[in-house]
Amino acid sequence: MSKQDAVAVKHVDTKPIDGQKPGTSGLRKKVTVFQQEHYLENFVQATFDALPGEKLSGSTLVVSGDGRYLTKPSVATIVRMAAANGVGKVWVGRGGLLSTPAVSAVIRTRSGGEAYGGFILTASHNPGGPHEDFGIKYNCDNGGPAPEKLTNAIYQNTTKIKEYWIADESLQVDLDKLGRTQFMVQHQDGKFGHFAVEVIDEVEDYLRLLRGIYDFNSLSHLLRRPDFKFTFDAMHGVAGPYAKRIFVKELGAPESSLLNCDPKEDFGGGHPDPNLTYAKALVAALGLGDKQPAEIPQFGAACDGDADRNMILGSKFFVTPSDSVAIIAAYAKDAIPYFSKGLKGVARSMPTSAALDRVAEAKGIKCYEVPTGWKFFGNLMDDNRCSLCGEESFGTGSDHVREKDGLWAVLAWLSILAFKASGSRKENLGDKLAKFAPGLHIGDKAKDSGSSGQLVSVEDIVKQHWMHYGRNFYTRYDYEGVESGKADKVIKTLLGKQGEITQVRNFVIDKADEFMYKDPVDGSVSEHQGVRFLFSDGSRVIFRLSGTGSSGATIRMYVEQYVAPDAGPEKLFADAAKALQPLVNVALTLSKMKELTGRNEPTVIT
Ligand code: VG1
Ligand code: CO
Repeated sequence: MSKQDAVAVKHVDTKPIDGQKPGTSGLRKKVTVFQQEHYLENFVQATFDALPGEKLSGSTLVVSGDGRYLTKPSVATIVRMAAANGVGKVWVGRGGLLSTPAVSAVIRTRSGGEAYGGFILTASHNPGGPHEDFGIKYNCDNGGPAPEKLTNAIYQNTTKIKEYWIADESLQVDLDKLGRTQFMVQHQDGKFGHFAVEVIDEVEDYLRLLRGIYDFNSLSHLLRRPDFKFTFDAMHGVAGPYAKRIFVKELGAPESSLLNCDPKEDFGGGHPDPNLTYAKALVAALGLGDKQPAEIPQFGAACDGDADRNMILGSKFFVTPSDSVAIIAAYAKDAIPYFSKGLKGVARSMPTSAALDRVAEAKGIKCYEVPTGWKFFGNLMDDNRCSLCGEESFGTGSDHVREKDGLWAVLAWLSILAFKASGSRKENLGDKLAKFAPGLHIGDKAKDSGSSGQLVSVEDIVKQHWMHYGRNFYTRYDYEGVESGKADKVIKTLLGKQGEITQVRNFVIDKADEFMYKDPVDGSVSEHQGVRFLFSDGSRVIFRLSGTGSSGATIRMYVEQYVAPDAGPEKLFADAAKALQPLVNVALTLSKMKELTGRNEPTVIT
């Protein structure tokens, strides 16, 4: 590229736009809000201005998203702004697509971890399309979401912004074509600089990382077994290309195991949130819907729009995310090569059930409790304190990246199934269970039959876990689209009750507080992270306001009750909704939910 062909940098006058404060995971607003003049540009410039100039200059950044409406034009804008702000190179996933965990993998591992950071364009599990949500967040050089210190600085910048810089529109690349395009950029001060855009394979770096974590041979063996049926639902999000490549091409699952694996700008009109309410196709396929399919797979999983969340199902069986991370922790050392030396420690978000704590205790490792949002796990991982973590909101992951990772979780579960089928588990939980519940089929009695041994169902794996560790019954009620004033009143009411009330019905309150977190690594403090009522029998009810919505308020109510293993199978295997009803009633009474919000029912129960 010669200087004559240089792309000019423009300076554009702008002024602050209200409400650009990043929430739990980046800035999420309606598409129509993002379409306002300068909206995206202001946020991106505010981010560049919050980063140290000497680090940004000549650096490599990753820019990609989950493929929702506005992804491609936004990638193009950010690329032009990166060039104007002195960035040396931008990596973009083919088609502008990269899953959130893949962005983290690219930042951490591509060319030896060359990238300085990245922009992820996603509103995650929120719906997409011209009238739905869009979002943007910045991840740092550890591959994790920007910490609060940085997001606060970005927000402060958005309140003062006067101008931004952007390269001329002639700086354009075809995002569907792999390869590198070089540009010469002429900056405002007349100086010239080199700039490159490289469109990269969206799966490659991520796949390479996964290969070093899992035993692909044994996974492939499982997925090729004629007696094993597997279904994966990408909910028309970005997980699709990863599922095709990893499950089908690499591991040999039949193409017919995939549902909704073509990314769509509006997620096919659906809500790309993998739970029992929204993952309708998967729920039906696994026999949890109204109609029973002719054949039900033994295993089913779904991911959200940006593929960082996961839902795990067995045949007619739902695994709660809190149980899922606990069970992965219990089997990690035996079933997943990456963890063969054991776990350094584990972590969960505060509202996530304490099932993980029990596994940590049994293994003699530490379990950290952090506020909601993946950004809090990063410091623990960077400091080598934690290898595995999870959230009740269908988020599970490990220190291989600094984001939660939907496909990683699916492979973790498949690894557990492969391990169980190998019959090499030492403690025979099957015998123990057979004593309590003779009717239950337990596959790990089939000893020494190699990886072709008898399959153990997801349900049996979970039940064995409960028999050993006890069960943390768990539910979350979401009240979406509540008027902000009313939601605030609910929280105020709850805070007012703390200290005033000592007992509700037969539940005695041990402690009531607002969760506050002091990061053990850098000492930073995060306050107001949820209102908690902790009862004398170990039960908990928690309330917090969502930080990922794009309008109005969402109240989340979390309810947990522990049943010890010696309670026996009848209590341990009881219906969760029924078992939790008394505690749910306590939570509703404490919060005056119906009275203050006018809502008789939550929008979603998970
Ligand atoms: C929700 C979940 C939280 C999760 C966050 C981002 O936040 O509760 O656990 O980390 O979404 O997930 P909130 O503030 O709405 O409760 V994702 O997959 O939307 O990036
Ligand atoms: Co997500």
